[in-house]
Amino acid sequence: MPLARSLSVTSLSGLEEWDEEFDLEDAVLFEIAWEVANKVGGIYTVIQTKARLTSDEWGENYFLVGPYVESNVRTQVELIEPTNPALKRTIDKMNSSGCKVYFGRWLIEGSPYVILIDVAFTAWSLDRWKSELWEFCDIGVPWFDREANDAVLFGFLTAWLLGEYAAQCEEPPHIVAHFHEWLAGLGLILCRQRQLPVATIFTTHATLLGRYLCAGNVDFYNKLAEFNLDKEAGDRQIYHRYCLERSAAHCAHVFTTVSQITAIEAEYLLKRKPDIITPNGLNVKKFSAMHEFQNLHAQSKNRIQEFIRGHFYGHLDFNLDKCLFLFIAGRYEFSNKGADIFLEALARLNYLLRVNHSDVTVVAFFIMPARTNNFNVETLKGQAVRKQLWDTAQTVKERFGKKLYESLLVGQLPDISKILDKEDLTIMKRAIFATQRQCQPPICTHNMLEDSGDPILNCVRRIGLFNSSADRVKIIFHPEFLSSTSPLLPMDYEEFVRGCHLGVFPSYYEPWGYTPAECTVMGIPSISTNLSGFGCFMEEHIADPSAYGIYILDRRFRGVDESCNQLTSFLFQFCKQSRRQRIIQRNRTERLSDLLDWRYLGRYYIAARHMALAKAFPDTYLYEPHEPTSASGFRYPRPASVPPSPSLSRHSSPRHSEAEDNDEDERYDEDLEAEKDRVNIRQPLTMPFKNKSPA
Ligand code: G6P
Ligand code: 1S3
Repeated sequence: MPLARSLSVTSLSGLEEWDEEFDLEDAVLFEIAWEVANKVGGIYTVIQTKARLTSDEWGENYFLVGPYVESNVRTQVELIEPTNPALKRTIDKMNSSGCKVYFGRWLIEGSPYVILIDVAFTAWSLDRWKSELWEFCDIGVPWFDREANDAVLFGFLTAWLLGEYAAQCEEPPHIVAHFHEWLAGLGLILCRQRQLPVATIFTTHATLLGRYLCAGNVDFYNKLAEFNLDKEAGDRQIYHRYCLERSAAHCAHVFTTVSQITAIEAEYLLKRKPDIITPNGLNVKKFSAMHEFQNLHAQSKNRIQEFIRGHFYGHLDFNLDKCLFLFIAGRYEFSNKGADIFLEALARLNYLLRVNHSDVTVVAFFIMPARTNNFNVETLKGQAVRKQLWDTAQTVKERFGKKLYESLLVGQLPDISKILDKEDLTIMKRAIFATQRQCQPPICTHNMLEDSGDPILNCVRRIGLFNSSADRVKIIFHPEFLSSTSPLLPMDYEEFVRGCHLGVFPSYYEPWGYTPAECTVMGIPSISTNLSGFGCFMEEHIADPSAYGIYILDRRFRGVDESCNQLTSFLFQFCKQSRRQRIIQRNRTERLSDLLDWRYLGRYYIAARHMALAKAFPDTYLYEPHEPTSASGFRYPRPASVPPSPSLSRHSSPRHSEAEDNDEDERYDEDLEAEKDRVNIRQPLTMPFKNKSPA
C-alpha cells in the first residue's frame, strides 16, 4: 500500500502553513461550470476572482472547463496548444470523434488554462444521450427546455473529457473535479455512474426550488420542512432540472454550498447536508497609501454630483454637500432583492427627515436592468443643460480674465463694476432661462417598455416619491447596468460604488450576495440581511457589525412591516452621522476586507478538495478534520475607537461644525487606533461542517 499522505486542515491558521507532507504534484484539478469565461451571474465572479489563488496552488495542473461561446473567446481567451501531453491526446481524440474542444488561457488574473467545449457542435448526440440518461436514472429531459438540453450535452461531454483524460494518463491519475451548479451537475453524476477515478465535489450556489419558491409569494423559511418537493418542482415545470441537481448533490464525494443559510435550504430541499461551506471571496486590492480609497470616494462622489446637477436642473434647491447617495443594484428581482422594502423604507425616511427639519437630502439609485428603449429625452436634456451652463461659465470667465489681464498690463486695477459687460450678462441670463423646467426631475432615466407594469415605478407611484422640492428623499431608477461609456452617467460599477455613501441590499433570497461584499472591500458601508449568506457570515465573524458599517437587517424573525421599520431606522441613523463619522466608519468597513479575501476564504475550497481526495482515494490520501480549539469561532471585536453613533461622539460639543467635519486629522487619529483594532484573521475559524476521518 502506498504511503498515506496526510491532508491536514488543522492548520487553517494560514495557507503558508499547510502540511509540508501534502504533495499535489500528480493530482490534477478540473473545475467545471457553465460560467467559465461566460458571464451569466454570480458564479462567473466566484470563478474569475478565485482563479489566481487556485492557479498559484495547482500551477500547470489546474484546468477550468466551460462552454465555448465565440464572442467570449474572442475577447477573453487566448487559444493555445495544450502543454499537458495526456490532455493533448484527450482533446485530439475527442476532436477526431466529432467534438469541438478548444484549449487556451483565460486572460484574467492568474491566467488559468481553460478547456472550452462547443456543445452545439455535438447536438447530434442529444437524443441518444437523453435516452441513455433515462435508461440509467429515469430522468427525462423535455425537448423544449433549451437550458436543460445544454446541460445534458455539457454533462456528457465533460464526463467524456474526464474519462478520456484518465485513460490517456500513463500512471493512474488523481483527479479532482469540482462541479458548480445544476447546469454542470450531470457530468458529476456520469463520473460516478461510470466509476471514473475522479474525486468529485458539487457546489450549489442557490437551489433551483429555493429561487423559484421565493420568487412567488411564499413564506419560504418558515415552511422549509413542509414543501412537497416533487410537486413544487413539477408545478413549475422544473422537475427534470431538480432531479439533476439533487442527484449531483447526492452523488458527490463532497457537497458544498456558499453559506450557512443555503446549507439549511439544501438540507431541506436537496435532502443532503453540505459537508463544508465554501463562502465566496474576492480579490482584494490593497492600496499602498491607507487613504487612497477615501480619496477615490471623494473623486467618484464628485462625478455623481455632476450627474445630479444635470438631473435636477431647475430644481437644485438642496445642498449637494449635504446629499447622501444610497444605491441598490443587481438582477431585477423586485422582492427577492428587497427593492420592495427599500422603497417603503425610503418613504418612511422621507417623512422622518421632513418632520425633523433635516438639512440632509438622500438620493437613492436603483440600478437594476429592465427592458427599455434607450435613455429618455428629459434625462439626456438635463445633462445637456448642465454642460451648457458649464460652457457659459467658461466663456464668461475667459472674457473676464482677458479684461483683467489687459487692465493689469497698463498698471491699473480693473473697475469691478464694469468687468462684466452687457453681453456677458445677456449670455448668463439666457443660460439661466434655459434651466427653467415645467416638470419634476424624472424618476426613471430610460424609456421603459413595460412602464405601467413595472414594479419599481408602480411602487413609486403608490408611495408618492416624485422628486418634488419638498421631498428630502429623491429617487433615480437606472434600468441598465452602468458603463463608463454611457452618455448619461459615464462611470463603471466600481467607480459608482466608491462614490456612494451606502449600499442597501435588503434581500429576501440571497445565497451569498456579492454586492455588499464588494462595497465592503471598497470601504463603503452596506445594509444586508440575516437571510443573505454575506449577512450571516459577517454576523458570525464580527462582534458589532454595525460599528464597522455592516448593517444586518432582520428579515428572518420579523414581519415585513417590522423589518421595514428597522431598515428605516438604519437609514435615519445613517443620515444623522456627521462627515467625520462617515469617514471613520468607512475606514472601519475597509478594515474588514481581509475577511472577504480569497487568500483567506480559499482555504475552504482547499479543505473541500482534500476531503474529496481522501474519500475517493483512501489508500493514498488521509483527511484529518479540523478539531475546534479555543481559538476557533474567531470574531472581529467591537472597535476600541470612537463609536459611530452621533449621540456617543467623543466630542463634547453637541454639534460639529463643518470645519470640524472636514478635519482630516481626525482620520489619522482613527487610523492609529485602527491599527490596534486590526485583528489577525489568520487565526483559525470554525469549520461549520466537518466530515469524519476515514476509518
Ligand atoms: C473622503 C475624502 C475627504 C472628504 C470625504 C467626504 O474621506 O478623503 O476629503 O471630505 O471623503 O466624505 P462624505 O462622506 O461626506 O462623502
Ligand atoms: C448566485 O447568483 P445569484 O445572484 O443568482 O450565486 C452567487 C455566487 O455564489 C451568489 O452570490 C448569489 O447570492 C446567488 O444568487
